[in-house]
Amino acid sequence: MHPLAEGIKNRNLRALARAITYVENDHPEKLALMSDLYRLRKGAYYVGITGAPGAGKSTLVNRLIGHLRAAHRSVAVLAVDPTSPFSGGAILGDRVRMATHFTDPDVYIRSMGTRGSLGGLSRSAKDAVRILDAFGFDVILIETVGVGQSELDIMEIAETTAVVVTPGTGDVVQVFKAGVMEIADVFVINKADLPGAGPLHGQINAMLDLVRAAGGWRPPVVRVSATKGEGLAELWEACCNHRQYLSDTGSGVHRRRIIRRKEILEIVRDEALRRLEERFLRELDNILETEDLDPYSGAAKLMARWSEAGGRCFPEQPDERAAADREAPDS
Ligand SMILES: Nc1nc2c(ncn2[C@@H]2O[C@H](COP(=O)(O)OP(=O)(O)O)[C@@H](O)[C@H]2O)c(=O)[nH]1
Ligand SMILES: [Mg+2]
Repeated sequence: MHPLAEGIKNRNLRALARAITYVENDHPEKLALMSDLYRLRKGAYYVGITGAPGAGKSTLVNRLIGHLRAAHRSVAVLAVDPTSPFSGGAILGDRVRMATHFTDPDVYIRSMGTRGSLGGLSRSAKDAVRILDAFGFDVILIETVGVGQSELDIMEIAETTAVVVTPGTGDVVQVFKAGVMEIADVFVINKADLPGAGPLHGQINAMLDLVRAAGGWRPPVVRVSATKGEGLAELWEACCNHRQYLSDTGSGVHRRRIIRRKEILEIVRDEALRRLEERFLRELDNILETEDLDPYSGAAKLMARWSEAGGRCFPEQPDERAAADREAPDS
């Protein structure tokens, strides 16, 4: 077993932090480590919290931590902010959370910013969730700003995704635009202490009537005031009901299979790209040794060399080649 996996198995917090740094930095031992850790996973409940900047996600997550700790659940928070260059440290709302839960060993908070791996932030965030699962947290909250495709990708790993909207910001339009509709399992109207929560509630329900087919899971709409600490129990209950639904209907198993399939493809794509890049760089250095090319001519030359080499990234096996020749009919 990888030493860091061993450390995580023994619930060593430094090993945990280092493992997440490995996936962030695309450490060469990442695959071996992740493979060990996948076997160690304990079946944590993965909950995604997404929404526009300022919707109150961090405040809400902080409250959820309190709610879950009162129920003796250990909690890890992965705060993913693609707009932040910071990583591994405390950013914005995290400082408050860190201060509140600083001395609690059953709360772990980690931020991830743009400094991502080859597969991007989404890939490293998913890996980080697996690591936290292996460590043994009961609940993993994945908080991300719902602005682009990579955030939607991150949410794929969540079993339950809560979409946070607020009154008076035209959020319903946002929800329609971003394709967030498809990933929402629970709608949270945060800042329900402000005017406009009622009409917003109605709008979301009307939208659900339009979009959601009958028979499946209909996302409940929960009103919350994160600052006042109201509606937290209802929110958590809605999430747990969704998890129960996934398990009762077997759709959770199906979902996990689809996610795993996509994850494998992502990993292979990143690895293939990495290997290809190494070879490309080597070849490029050879070219630049003798020629002083501008970027475009250099790219053209490299692509030409690649074509000459048959466009392959793996060495050919002679017998495979022979088999392919036998099978391919002459045209
Ligand atoms: N009135 C009101 N303000 C809130 C509520 N929740 C968060 N806020 C405020 O909204 C602002 C953004 O909150 P934050 O948690 O940082 O949002 P995030 O960007 O989604 O993480 C802060 O000033 C919060 O105090 C709420 O329930 N009611
Ligand atoms: Mg925040």
